[in-house]
Amino acid sequence: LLTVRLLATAGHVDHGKSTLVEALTGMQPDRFREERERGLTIDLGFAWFELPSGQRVAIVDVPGHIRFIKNLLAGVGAVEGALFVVSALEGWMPQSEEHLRILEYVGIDAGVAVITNAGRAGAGLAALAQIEVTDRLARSSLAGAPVLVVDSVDRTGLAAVAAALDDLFRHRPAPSDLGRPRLWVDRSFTVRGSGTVVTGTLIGGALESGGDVEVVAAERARRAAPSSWSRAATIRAVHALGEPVERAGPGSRTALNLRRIERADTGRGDAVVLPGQWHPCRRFDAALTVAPDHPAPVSRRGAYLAYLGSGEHAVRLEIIGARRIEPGERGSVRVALPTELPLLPGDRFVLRDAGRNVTVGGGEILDVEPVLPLSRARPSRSVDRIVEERGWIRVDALERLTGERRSPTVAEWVCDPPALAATRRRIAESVDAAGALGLDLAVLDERERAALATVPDLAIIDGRVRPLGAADPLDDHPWLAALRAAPFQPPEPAGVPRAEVAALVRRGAVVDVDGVYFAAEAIDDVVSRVAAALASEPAGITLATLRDHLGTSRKYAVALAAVLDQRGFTVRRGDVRIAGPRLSRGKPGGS
Ligand SMILES: Nc1nc2c(ncn2[C@@H]2O[C@H](COP(=O)(O)OP(=O)(O)OP(=O)(O)O)[C@@H](O)[C@H]2O)c(=O)[nH]1
Ligand SMILES: [Mg+2]
Repeated sequence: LLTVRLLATAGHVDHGKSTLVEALTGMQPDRFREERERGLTIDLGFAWFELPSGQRVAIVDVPGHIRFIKNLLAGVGAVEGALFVVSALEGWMPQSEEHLRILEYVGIDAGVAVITNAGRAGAGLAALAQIEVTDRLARSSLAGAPVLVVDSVDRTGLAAVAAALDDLFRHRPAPSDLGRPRLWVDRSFTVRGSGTVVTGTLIGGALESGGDVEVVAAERARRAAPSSWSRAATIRAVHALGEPVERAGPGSRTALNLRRIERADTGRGDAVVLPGQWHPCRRFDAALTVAPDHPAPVSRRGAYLAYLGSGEHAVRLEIIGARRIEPGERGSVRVALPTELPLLPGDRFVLRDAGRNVTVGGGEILDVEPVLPLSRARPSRSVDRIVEERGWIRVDALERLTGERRSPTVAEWVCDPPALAATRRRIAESVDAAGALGLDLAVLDERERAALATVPDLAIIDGRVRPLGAADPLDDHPWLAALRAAPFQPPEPAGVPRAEVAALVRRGAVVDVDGVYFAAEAIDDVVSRVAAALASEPAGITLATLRDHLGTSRKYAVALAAVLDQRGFTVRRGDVRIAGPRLSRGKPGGS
């Protein structure tokens, strides 16, 4: 699998991002005629090249203009590092600052800064810009990143940029394969003859051609299929960096040709994932850092846009444990999404104020299924907290909520120790209360049944739980002894508790024929007697014959004959009974 490292450009409008990308890669990232004519990037562009080491690098080129910040936000979500561009002609500018903050908010902490336009600006301005940028970055997540001076048109300094990128990636682990692929779609289109194609950055795992996937649609498409949060599709073909591949790995720019889904049902902001791996998250708790220069505290009032993956979502905010978060502060928030998304703790997002059109801050998701009310929520990344708040959670569900696969505590459950102890205590109490006959397993719920095996000194016999070693009141039961002593004139269960009668029947020691009870052995005995009788009288025997043969009354003969008919030992033909299917060829067979 070829590994490709992924960068995004960042920097103020017109500072030379696209020109640098083209100078490095030989590929023009501005895809639209309007962009080329105006010299202005509007939407994301993509280009790739090979470093001197042979390492392949793909670059997502973003627009610098404030009007297209939504497109920038769709592009920086899943990249490993930034190519941070500042023009020597202008130096640090507002979107230099805003982009740097956004890179921090989405968790990007590596990159190379490039001062462009060195030829036009002259060495003095270029050196000043270099000092200024080094200083600004020093207080950010890109602190210590190399700051290099180039002129993309004169092609000076480009080799040093390539060398710095080689150095960066040599010292950074490649994006890891967690077996949980997620492709945030940034473009979708139709290719004649092939159908729907979606492109995006693949993270967390690999996707391969022929595989089944789910396309989690942003609101637009959800309206068409409101019952399900995703649509099934099959990958017909995979492309990575413009070439067909069998399989694309994490971190790669990937195009998927999809079957079973319409182009109209896909678009930017969607996610392509494997079926069943994700919790449909509609609401999450997160840590939010508010920008120091934000003009107002963040509170539940206000119209906010959250940028998650490649999508923009209008969200509602609630503040956890406070009324507001002041500029420059960090706090906890509960965020309600307009639609379900496949999210995990650790995912980053950028929050913008829709009214003021400014970036409010950035956040990290802590909990994709908050269960506690706002007043009691204490969100964190802790997996133990997720277990503790639920007491019991299935291994699979926990993995969907956290990305972490824990080994089960009992059966398929992960349990909070106090919750498990409480369940065990409850079982022990119920068993005690049930008395000598034991506790019916059927009254236990799923969790109690799972915990049962871990409660010491219990015995499970015939669907009942009793203390280990407790005498079985049904052994040597006097009524059973009486039934056995008079097999064909069985005594009624006078004075025997109903529960004991039912337990004896369930255990198979006693047979209940519409309220007439026989010892099980009595039935076996009748079967062999009737078999013998029918062997000498194949034409059949009457009820009266049976009655006399067993030395019983008509009432019991009727009941016994009914059992034989019911079990297939005999078949009734008018007044007589002949051998049934289980007695055919004269053999009393089966059980
Ligand atoms: N001489 C010289 N011109 C440059 C250099 N970098 C950019 N330019 C010119 O500056 C103009 C803007 O460059 P772009 O690469 O489009 O800038 P951008 O950062 O991609 O702009 P947006 O994507 O709209 O934010 C173009 O006319 C480029 O030719 C450079 O290093 N030297
Ligand atoms: Mg550009």
